[in-house]
Amino acid sequence: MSGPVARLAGLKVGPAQSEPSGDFGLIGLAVMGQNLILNAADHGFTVVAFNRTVSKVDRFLENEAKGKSVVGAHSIEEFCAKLKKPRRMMLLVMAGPAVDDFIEKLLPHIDAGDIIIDGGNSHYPDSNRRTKYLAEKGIRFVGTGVSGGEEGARYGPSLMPGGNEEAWPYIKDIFQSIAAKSDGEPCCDWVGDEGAGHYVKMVHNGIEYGDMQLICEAYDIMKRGLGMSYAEMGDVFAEWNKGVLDSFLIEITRDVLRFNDDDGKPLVEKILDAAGQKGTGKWTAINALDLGMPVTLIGEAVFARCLSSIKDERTRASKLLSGPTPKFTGDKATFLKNLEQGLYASKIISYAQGFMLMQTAAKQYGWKLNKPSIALMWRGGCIIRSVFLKDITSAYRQNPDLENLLFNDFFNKAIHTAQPGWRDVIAFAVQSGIPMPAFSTALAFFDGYRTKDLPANLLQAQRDYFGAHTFQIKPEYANDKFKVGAYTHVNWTGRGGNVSASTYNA
Ligand code: NBP
Repeated sequence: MSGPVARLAGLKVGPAQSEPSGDFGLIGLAVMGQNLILNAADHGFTVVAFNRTVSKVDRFLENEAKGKSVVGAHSIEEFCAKLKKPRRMMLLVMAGPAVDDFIEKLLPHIDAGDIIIDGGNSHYPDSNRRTKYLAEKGIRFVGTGVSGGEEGARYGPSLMPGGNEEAWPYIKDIFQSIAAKSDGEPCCDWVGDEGAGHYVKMVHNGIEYGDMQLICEAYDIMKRGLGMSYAEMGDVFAEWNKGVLDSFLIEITRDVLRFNDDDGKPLVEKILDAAGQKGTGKWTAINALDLGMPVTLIGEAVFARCLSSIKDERTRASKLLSGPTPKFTGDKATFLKNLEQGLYASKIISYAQGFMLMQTAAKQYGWKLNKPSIALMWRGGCIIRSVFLKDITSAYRQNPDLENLLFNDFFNKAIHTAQPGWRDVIAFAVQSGIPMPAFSTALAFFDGYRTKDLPANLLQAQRDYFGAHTFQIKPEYANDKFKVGAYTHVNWTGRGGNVSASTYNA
């Protein structure tokens, strides 16, 4: 034990240790931690490994890590003693109290200037809190999003670090070495302050919910609307994977649709249609509501999972509630082209909404957000990786202050090109009684967003009528009674006097 933190804690300094050799320490030897350690070792770093259940350390060293530059630790004290200073220590444990427990256990054994990184799926307010708490103790905290699952951790994840920026120069080499690469660029850069890294990872997961739901809706309309076989649908996804939709999720959908069970029947057909969720999509939707941002596609994707999960009730409803029977009479090839364009357009809306949310959050929470890097970080190593993200990176590189993705020339043109087919697909779905909530909400958002005068004037009048909530006048109608920017209440019924207006401070 050494250093001001240990001394502050009033703890005894122990016997001298041999010269530490560890470049990087990792706590948490489950699937993510083990793979990230092997990845870092492959990139020339000596990694010190520790785990709550200490027996897993030796098991790991004797098996997966055998012959690699990995050093085991059997206590927190030994873990800290084996790391070069400033210590770079990453936690990859279950998000929640386990992270705080480990932070408290580390504190007596580390020095001011050391770096604690949380790579779990922590909620961003926890990372805000931990950044501030540790900064008061002279410790630099980093909350980093890690995406790409087991395979990503082993061969190159997308890494989204945020927190105390002073830590970045010390961890940049490790992070950018082990991260996925896209066109030779690491899918990792500094995201922003406090919980910004975990925030961006949360939005990434929300967008992932949206992308998956859009793909499921395309599958449903092909299957039930067009009556296509699994083999045919697999071929469509294979074709789409060569165009604007080229992405990991389209690729795995192709493989899933082509995968047959032992009896030769598609396995996916046999899987219970009740979706699970771990909560990051819900966090994104809740945050969007809190910030007043219309992130409708992610919201619909979360609700679609909720609707799917009430399978028993839906089964009863299916016997009581009827709708139209799909009858497709058009040209199949044209419809499939339209479907591809509709999926592309809906995806553009989803990412535009995601960036609107991140932009608002940065303003609200006082973070500096590195927008061009966000799309770059998602280009490789993560579940939503796609060719499409290259165009988003270019859009934000051309103009980091871009107000909305739809204002960029490339995306503006793309959405207008897709628009007619997108509408045809949704119209057919509505006529056929096949739900396409994510496609439809994307189009509704597009139509609302491009509308200068929405019917919210009537809504404001209703609110003022029943609750005296006041309203503002459109500038072109301003006069002595209704001043620009002023909040006015009107006596709508005239009961108790003439129709009158009372004006409040703007
Ligand atoms: P898990 O999320 O399953 O966590 C297992 C690790 O947490 C083990 O090291 C376990 O120690 C430790 N742990 C638990 Br559980 N409770 C603890 C406690 N109260 N105190 C201390 N340690 C505790 O592992 P994972 O799937 O590798 O994920 C690690 C983190 O990375 C999570 O936050 C996860 O959400 C995130 N993540 C996972 C993926 C993925 O694809 N799996 C992707 C991206 C991010 P033990 O061995 O002693 O039980």
